[in-house]
This record gives sequence, structure tokens and C-alpha cells, in this order.
Amino acid sequence: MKIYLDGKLVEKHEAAVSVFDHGLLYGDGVFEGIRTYDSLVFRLKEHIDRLYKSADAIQLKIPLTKMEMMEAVIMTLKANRLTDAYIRLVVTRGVGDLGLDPRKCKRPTIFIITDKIALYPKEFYEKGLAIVTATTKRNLPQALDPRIKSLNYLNNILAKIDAIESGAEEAIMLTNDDYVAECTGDNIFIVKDGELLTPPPDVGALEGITRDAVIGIARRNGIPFKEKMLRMEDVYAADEVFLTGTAAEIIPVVAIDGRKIGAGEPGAITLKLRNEFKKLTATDGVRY
Ligand code: PXG
Repeated sequence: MKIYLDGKLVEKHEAAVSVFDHGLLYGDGVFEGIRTYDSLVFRLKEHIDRLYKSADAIQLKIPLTKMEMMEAVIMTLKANRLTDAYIRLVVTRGVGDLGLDPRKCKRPTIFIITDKIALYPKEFYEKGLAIVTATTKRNLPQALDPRIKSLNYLNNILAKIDAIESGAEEAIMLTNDDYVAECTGDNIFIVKDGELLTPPPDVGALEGITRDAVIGIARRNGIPFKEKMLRMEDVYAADEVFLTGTAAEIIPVVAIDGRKIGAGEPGAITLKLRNEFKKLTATDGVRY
């Protein structure tokens, strides 16, 4: 397996970063998780735009143009002869000393891993997921904005541990004032009386690329949509609930905190959106 590391393709066993890298010491950096479908990188430009936006938000200057970064991704995919891949693109503050000071880090570390995609079990899509509400609250946007896809994922990991301890795959994270934000690695949507609803990202959620794709599909297919602040009561009372993410795509949720959602099976709008999303992944991307 070839890994892109600071401008070069190296073998996996040579792909190492320093223990003084601030990505490791402090979680100081940003990343993207991207997917390819049959040699088409799904929404590559949007992922690269979000990466640079995240970097900008933490005042990290990426020493490549967006075009060079896209070329690096494609080069890595080609070197590994992958047609259906998961791409992990990471930019850290770089090597510094043991202090926090980012000015000590002279050059960001950039690496790109392309690997086979680990798909979720088919049953998740056919039967739907049972999830829980996390006790861990989502980071306050005024402290660490969840719209930044940073290497500091401890908030999400703590909520993931909540999920695991409850025997669930995913957990809903609430804001400090108990509005629904998102899940640990997915955005959340509900359907109520034919209308599609999802929380606005400024409550404390990532602006998911899959989320954006789903909103576009809804608009083009005449499914009424709006961003709305949601409480858990709204989610429990929804007709349908589903999650969106690069790895999960669109995954139905049929139970939350032991309560049945809607009819307790994947709903019609969820299935329609899933179908349309499949078509989109076959056309919407950069060919390599
Ligand atoms: N919210 C959070 C917190 C995420 O990390 C999403 C929403 C969905 O965004 P996209 O752009 O993918 O539609 C994510 C991204 C994993 C894994 O291994 C998942 C994500 C990121 C990194 C790893 O499950 N999800």
C-alpha cells in the first residue's frame, strides 16, 4: 500500500510521523474522509473546500493549492489501483516542540491514506439502526466549533463510548441546551408529515457533504425541506429518522433509546432518498 506523505508516495511501513507532530501531541490539525465509487471521487471539490475552510478556521495555512491537493488525492488512488476506496486526508500543524505554540511548527504535515472501504453490514440498511442519546454533550460552538473537522475528536469519541456502553452503533449528541446537534460521525434528519428536517449546522454540527447531497436530492424531488432546531421530543415523534455520512451514506434509524420510531422499519422517504443517492454517487464526482 502506498501512502502520500509530504509530497511523496511511500510504502505503508515507511509512512510515519514524528512524536513531536502537533497533530499527535494536541490534535492540532484537520482532516477529511472521502469516498470513491467505481473510479469516481464523490464530491471531491466539496471535501477539499471543507478541508481548507477547517484549516482556515484554525489559522493553518496548507502549503498546497486546492488543485495540487486534488491531484495528490488522485495520484494516491491511482498508485493503489483502487476503484472503490475510502480516502483519509490529514493536514496537521506539523512538527514543533512540547509547547502549544503553533508558531514553532514550521511546516504542516500532509498525508493521504487510500484504502478499501469498510462497508456497514447490509442488515443496518434493511432493518434500520437502534441508536441512543449520548450523555456527552456536543462541544459548544463558541469553544470548539463542530463545523471544523479537526483532529480533536475526543468529544465524538466520548459520545461513541456512550453508544457502545448502551449496545448501540451510534448516539445522538445534544447541545448544551438540549437541542439535537448530530451523531458522533453522522448528521441526523427526521421526516414529519412528509417534511424533511435537519438541525442547522450552527447549533453544533458538521456541514456534512452527504447532508448537502441529501438536501439537494430533496429539493430536486419535490420533498419539502427545512433546517429546524429539534428537540428529542421531535425526534421520538418523527415518522422517519435517518443518518447521513460518507461511510454510512443514508442509514435508517428505527429505534432511539428503546423507543420505536414511526412504524419501526425504514420509511418510504428514507428509501427514496437512498435510491436517489445511489444514482448521484454514480455520476457526481471527479473521474480518475
Ligand atoms: N458529523 C460528524 C461529526 C462527522 O465526523 C459527519 C457528520 C458526516 O459528514 P460527511 O461529510 O461524511 O457527510 C461526519 C463525518 C468513521 C468516520 O470512521 C466518520 C466520519 C468522519 C471520520 C470517520 O466512521 N464522519
